[in-house]
Amino acid sequence: ASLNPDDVRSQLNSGSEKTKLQLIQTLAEAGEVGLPVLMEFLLERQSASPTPVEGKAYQILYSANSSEVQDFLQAHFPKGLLSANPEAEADYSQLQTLLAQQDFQEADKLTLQKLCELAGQAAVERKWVYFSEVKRFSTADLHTLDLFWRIYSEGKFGYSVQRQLWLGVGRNWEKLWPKIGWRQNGNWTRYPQEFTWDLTAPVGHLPLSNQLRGVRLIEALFSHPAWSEP
Ligand code: UYC
Repeated sequence: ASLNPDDVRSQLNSGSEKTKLQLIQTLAEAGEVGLPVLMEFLLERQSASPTPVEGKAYQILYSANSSEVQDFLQAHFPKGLLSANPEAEADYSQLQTLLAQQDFQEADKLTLQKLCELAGQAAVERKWVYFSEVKRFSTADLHTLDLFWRIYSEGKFGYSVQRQLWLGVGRNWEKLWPKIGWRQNGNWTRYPQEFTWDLTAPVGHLPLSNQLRGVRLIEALFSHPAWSEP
């Protein structure tokens, strides 16, 4: 793989999403020399809606041990790469920080907490959401949660990703669980230690929905009108 800056620039502008993600990974592995290319790339894309390619570039810069890079991020992306939908009720800034750090385990916990906040005070106190509360969730909040997860996971994680897989298996839960790594060899994957908290996980692995009380909550999430709205 060539790291000729002109080649890299042209591939970052014309390649498929997969090619771009691989190239960003190569730049990450190149260390210091890759950082200016990533900064330039993010600046050029600043006005367009971010994709997982920009998400990955942002994550690499976010974790770079360089004051120049940190100053750059502070100057151009003081609130992170993504903006929440302005109509969203909950605050997603901490979620964005955790996802930018690829701390998927803490991000997953916070996501469940956000669902409780959206469901109301009773859910916050009980620490879980009752399925009938899902209809109160706004499309703006679900879209924001889903966007944040997708953009910071190379497009692998998020409710809309899980929902597509569920539709793909004819809404059959027993077929979905092994596909997303929630059941293995006929056993439930144990929380938290048996789940995979990084991008080696299967597509749709995160965020988690506890099945202890049955499928009605996840079914309500997947049936929310948000997923058929733009
Ligand atoms: N857990 O097994 N889970 C918990 C999952 C089940 C159980 C939390 C996911 C099966 C208990 C999360 C799977 C089961 C607790 C998840 C899974 C079970 C708990 C923390 C694969 C036993 C302690 C947030 C489907 C056979 C809490 C929360 C309690 C917690 C996620 C047991 C995110 C995806 C059927 C005993 N599990 N969960 O919801 O409520 O508490 O007692 O799904």
